[in-house]
Amino acid sequence: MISDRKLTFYHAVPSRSSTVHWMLHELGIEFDVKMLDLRKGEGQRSEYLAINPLGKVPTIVHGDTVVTEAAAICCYLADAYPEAGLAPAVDDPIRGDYLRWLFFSPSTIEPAFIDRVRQYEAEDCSQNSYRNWETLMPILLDVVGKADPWVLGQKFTTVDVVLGATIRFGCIFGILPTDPVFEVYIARIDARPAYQRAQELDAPYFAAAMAG
Ligand SMILES: N[C@@H](CCC(=O)N[C@@H](CS)C(=O)NCC(=O)O)C(=O)O
Repeated sequence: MISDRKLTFYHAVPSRSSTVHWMLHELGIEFDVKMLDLRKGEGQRSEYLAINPLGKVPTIVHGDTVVTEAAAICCYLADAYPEAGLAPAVDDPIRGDYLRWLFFSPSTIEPAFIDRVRQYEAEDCSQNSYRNWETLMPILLDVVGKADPWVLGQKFTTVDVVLGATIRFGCIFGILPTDPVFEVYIARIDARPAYQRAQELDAPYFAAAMAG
């Protein structure tokens, strides 16, 4: 059984791997955590590069299966542990919306955030994965604004973990505009016990990183 496989999670705080950490707590499964200190170059050690050649977190090793990329890991885990109900079945028509908004974060929103922070504006926005900020924002406000209470409706899914973590990051770091639509959605996330538990466990590492 897939759920019998040993699960190891490579994590660093603060980083994108916090999204996977939250996901693991939503699933309520057992896992081992290997903390990497990225400032000490632990992501560049040969043992780690053997499983993630980019030397980035997160990575999971599940039995013999290695998965990298935060959204791919969350997608994989939701399918591996269907009893948690975090992903619609493959033959459910809503699976299209599920995959679409799940991968909207890394494929479309994150590149927009990075360009925004770097104040980069392409002359020809047809080559941007997100077209341009002015086009992306109403789409994002519409998707999040229609969350009732979650993006796919009544059921909380992996979309809310991945998209939710991205929206949260964008608001906290002032990349996204202040808007009640985002604030209400983030408040729902903050109220989730799994989110709170992951944050609580990350807190000492976060404090150490901030202390330098
Ligand atoms: N595409 C990867 C990006 C992961 C990533 O950029 N991780 C950063 C932390 S947020 C990292 O490991 N940085 C360390 C480094 O580049 O040395 C994903 O979505 O998981």
